[in-house]
Amino acid sequence: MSLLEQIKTSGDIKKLSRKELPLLAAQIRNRIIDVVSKNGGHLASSLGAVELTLAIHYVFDLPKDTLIWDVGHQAYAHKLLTGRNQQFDTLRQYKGISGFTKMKESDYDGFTVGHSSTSISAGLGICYAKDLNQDDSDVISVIGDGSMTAGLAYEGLNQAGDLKRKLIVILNDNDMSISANVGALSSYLSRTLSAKYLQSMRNQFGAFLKSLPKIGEDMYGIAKRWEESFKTFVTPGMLFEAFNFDYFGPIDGHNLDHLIDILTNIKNPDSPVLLHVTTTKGKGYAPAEKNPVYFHGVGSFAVDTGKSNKVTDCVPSYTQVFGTHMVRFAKTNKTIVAVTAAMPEGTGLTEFSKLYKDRFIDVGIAEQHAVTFSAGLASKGLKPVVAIYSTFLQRAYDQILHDVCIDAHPVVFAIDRGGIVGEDGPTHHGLFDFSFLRSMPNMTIMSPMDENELARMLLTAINHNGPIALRYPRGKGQGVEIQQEIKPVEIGKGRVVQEGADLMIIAIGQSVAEAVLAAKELALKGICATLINARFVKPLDTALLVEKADRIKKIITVEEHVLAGGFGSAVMEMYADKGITGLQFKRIGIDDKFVEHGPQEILKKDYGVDADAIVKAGLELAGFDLDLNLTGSNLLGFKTDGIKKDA
Ligand SMILES: Cc1ncc(C[n+]2csc(CCOP(=O)(O)OP(=O)(O)O)c2C)c(N)n1
Repeated sequence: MSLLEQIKTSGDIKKLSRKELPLLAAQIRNRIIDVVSKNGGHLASSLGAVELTLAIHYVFDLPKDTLIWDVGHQAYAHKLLTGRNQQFDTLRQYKGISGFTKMKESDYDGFTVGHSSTSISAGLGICYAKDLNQDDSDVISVIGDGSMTAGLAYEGLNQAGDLKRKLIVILNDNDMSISANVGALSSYLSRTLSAKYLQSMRNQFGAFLKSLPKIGEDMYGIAKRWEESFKTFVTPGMLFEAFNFDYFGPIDGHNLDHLIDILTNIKNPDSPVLLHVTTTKGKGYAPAEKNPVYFHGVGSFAVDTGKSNKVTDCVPSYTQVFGTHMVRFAKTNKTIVAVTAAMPEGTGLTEFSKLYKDRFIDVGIAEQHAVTFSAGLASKGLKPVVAIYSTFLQRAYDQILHDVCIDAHPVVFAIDRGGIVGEDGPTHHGLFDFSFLRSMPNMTIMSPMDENELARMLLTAINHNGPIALRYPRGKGQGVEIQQEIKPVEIGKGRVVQEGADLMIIAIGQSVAEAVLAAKELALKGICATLINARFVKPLDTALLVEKADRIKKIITVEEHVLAGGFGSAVMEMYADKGITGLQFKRIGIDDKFVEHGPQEILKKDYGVDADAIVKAGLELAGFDLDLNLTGSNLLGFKTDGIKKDA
């Protein structure tokens, strides 16, 4: 039985001698590489944190002590050491274990995460609660240097330094976010490299001084004192000490002995402590060390070569189409500036960043700042396109409302990963954007049915003189041809895809494709549907929808979004406000629950937002006697009969 197989709980590691730990680390790495090569996942970050994870489990008494991993994407070794080795093959798979830490999954997961930079605030809260409960156990928050680019991390540090609770923060510094880390803090932290160099110089100089006859020891003492203050000056200690943290480091985060010694020393501190460890992203797997950006979040690959198993797909993804058209439009429109919050690759802006260096800005993991920064750019005549995943844009609610919408600054929000994203699960699905944007005055919201419409909408957004959001899904497009000459769409106008007298399906974004499939299926059953590609969530094409509802009273709205406050709600509200009565309504969307992780197609079915769900709703509305087994579905029957014309 391998060492890893012998470990059933965190406590079992303590039974091993220190000498056995490197072998355990190697077994953990192999297991991670093996599973991620099949399932995909966050490989490089997890490989970089193996020794750190082992040392923490070796020294602390988990789960009595609380361990919080920031983002939680680097916690695969932690999962393997906490009773999840057997299930690890199901990592990120449907009904399998999550790719992040999750309190519901294990008592060893101190906090549920996925979005970055929460670990210090959450850890401090847990410290405070433990104090009130007279619980003396430790709280350890592990945060990466990339995650330290978010303001939230400093709000936590600031409060921690003031409350002086015994929080242990471990800064896992690999000099990388997903891409190269950015910002002043990053260059501040990388001074440690020169500090390391200086240290070795000092050691040599110290040995030389000591060797001097008679005066050598005295000189060495003076030089040593000077060295202490010098070291503080050149290492990041000063910054964290200003927050009232005791700073230790930087130390090599792959040296198990050092890690264990220092963690043992700082265990159970009297006041906040920050331990700075330096690690190598992708450590122990050559392809990942060489290309940590690619192996940050990777699909399945061949272990021996590191090459992707993905068959080349001729159909571009929505992200790629966005990226190529940004490049295209920026060539002639010099006001276009692209802004990303630490996701240049993920948002398709790599090419743009190379071609238009001055007009590309990566602000770090700082979505709030990205939005207000963009408002500033827009206020001076530039056309910022701020590309952020739907789920991360949630962070910037107030900045969109207060800093962009009040003065109607023409900021374009390119909202990628709108809808169900798949294996990253509930922390990452982009299911709330229509709702939170829809209530904001001055905001326009659109969503394309295919990649050609995405290109057209991007141009529409760039031409628009006000805040405008363009929301598109993860994954490849519909395979349609993209026109050579891109024409903008008309704001607030939907498009009739097909006419039919029996019912009306009004769909938005990627749901239009599902609706097309459903309409075909319904036609086979003799039900002819009018199908509308709404294009806009705001403003709705009221004229078109009212005109159609004059004749067609059975209506289905479809969106890959939560039902609450979403597209269907907007349509219903509009009909109610217009006093249109006698409608039979079904809204297809996500019910009031979080969507778990798994393949997009399966989740769409499970949560009732696929073509089948539309067909069922259509048959029901058409009065078919269905033996409906709606478990896991959310077909909502809704009649607006009660609404009076003059209400
Ligand atoms: C609010 C938010 N924005 C963006 C992301 C996407 N994201 C996941 S990990 C990561 C980089 C984190 O860098 P770091 O903390 O240094 O960890 P590393 O992967 O380098 O170990 C980013 C940008 C996120 N999880 N949360």
